[in-house]
Amino acid sequence: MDLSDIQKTAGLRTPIRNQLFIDGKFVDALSGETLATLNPHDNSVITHVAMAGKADIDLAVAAAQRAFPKWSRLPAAERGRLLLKLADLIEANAEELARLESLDTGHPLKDSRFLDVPRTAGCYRYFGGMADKFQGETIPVEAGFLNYTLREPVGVVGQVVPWNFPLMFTSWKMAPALAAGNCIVMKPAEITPLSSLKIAELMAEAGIPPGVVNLVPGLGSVAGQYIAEHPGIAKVAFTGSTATGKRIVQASAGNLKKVQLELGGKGPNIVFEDANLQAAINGSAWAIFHNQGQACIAGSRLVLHEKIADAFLDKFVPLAQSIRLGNPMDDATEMGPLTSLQHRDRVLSYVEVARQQGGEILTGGKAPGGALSGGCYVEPTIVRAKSFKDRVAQEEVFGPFVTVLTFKDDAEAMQIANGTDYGLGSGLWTSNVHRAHSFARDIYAGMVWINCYKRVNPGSPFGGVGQSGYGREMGFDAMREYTQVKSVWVNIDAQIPPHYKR
Ligand code: TAP
Repeated sequence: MDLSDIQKTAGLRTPIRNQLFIDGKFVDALSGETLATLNPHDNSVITHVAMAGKADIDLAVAAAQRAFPKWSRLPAAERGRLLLKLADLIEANAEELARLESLDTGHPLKDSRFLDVPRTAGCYRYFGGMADKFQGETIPVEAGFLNYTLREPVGVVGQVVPWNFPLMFTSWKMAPALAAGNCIVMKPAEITPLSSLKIAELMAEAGIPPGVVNLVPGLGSVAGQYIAEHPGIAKVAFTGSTATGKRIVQASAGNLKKVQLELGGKGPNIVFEDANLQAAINGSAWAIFHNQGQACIAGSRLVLHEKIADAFLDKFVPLAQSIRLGNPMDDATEMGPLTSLQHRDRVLSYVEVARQQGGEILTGGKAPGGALSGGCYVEPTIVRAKSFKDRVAQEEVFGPFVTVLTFKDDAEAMQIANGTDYGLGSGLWTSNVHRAHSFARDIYAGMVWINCYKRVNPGSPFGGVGQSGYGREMGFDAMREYTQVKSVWVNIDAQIPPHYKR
């Protein structure tokens, strides 16, 4: 099939963008090289996307540097207005974006329509509104002096994002950076560049000036690494694996970039004996199976009180088995394929890891056959581990794969919850107010959900501790991350300094 046929089959009205976006124009890579983007449903080629090399990134950084003086001095309300316009355009193109995202990533269309697209528009809108509400302070200093702070943009910001929520991550990363007056060079994941290129097109339509945002799809080891190293980039914001995050920190040392890292997780999702069991069962399925488990905040460790473990699993296992796997473009599909074959194989390799350490596969553990055998599918998988120290209870699998552990009292639940190097999302289900708040206090994590899981909102800080990274996305915290403070002193009484009087 050629590109226009693929476009029609996927129900897309507009052409699929497959070039770099630099200085307000879609262009080929200087080398002419491209990368194939595959449909994870059947591994067919959707299109070949231009692959940025170092020379392209130099052009993108130069364009961003040229755009910065004007963009950063634009009235904040005007930057906000452009982001609000972008949010409106995203809504006007909602079906198009949802279809493109599902085609490229494997997200069920239902999720792309009701989660990814509205959340993306909502995030641009939130930071559009924020642009002129984020301000400095006046500090009460000695008599005769005025001291105030300016929150200034950092400059050209490099952003490197993964493949699990490519559309949404454009907004998490770009909206606060733009609201604060920065210019951007963003590298989407090599396997999922399509929705971010569509966002670049909508940004141009909204009137965001050339050079303010540059999109450079390419290889992490080349384009991503070079963004982290580039002396013209003042900050790098990264979402992805902890291993790559560490490489980015090292690469950024050359010009002492500001670094923000949103890395992996192994979210504990604890169900106490006093929980509303049905709510916990449904919430725990959402916690792990949404987006095929490809979420850093997934509740991938299901930690059950031993008194309710059997009753819980008696309902949880059939619920997992009933999830409708299928082509993401079908309205009825509840779980699509993983985003690449390589990742599917990595997820399935953990089934063997579990077995080797005495784990019991309660359901799943394999790729489905039949019509789905040519895609990147994995059945919802539930594994009961022997110990919280087992590899499947420690390492991020990043798939529809949940590890069940049991505990006998609160102390053991806390030991398990805090028993990994990660500290990102966490959840607990209980009707005991004291227990809820004492766990919220003592869990080593950036986010805690009580009687719910995986809630996100553009106003609520998102990020982790430990091996899950540092810095926060969303809310006022994100604006702090994308600005630096300047302290200004004014001698308001025109005092002559008393020193060196002659
Ligand atoms: P990563 O390697 O971390 O990829 C994330 C992004 O970083 C991609 O854009 C990638 O480019 C880029 N990248 C790779 N090497 C780089 C380097 N040396 N310098 C700068 N950027 C670089 O993740 P992955 O390999 O796709 O997935 C591996 C595992 O990471 C997953 O199984 C999962 O456990 C975890 N992961 C976590 C998250 C979140 S949200 N925390 C997201 C994705 C994956 P390419 O696209 O070219 O690789």
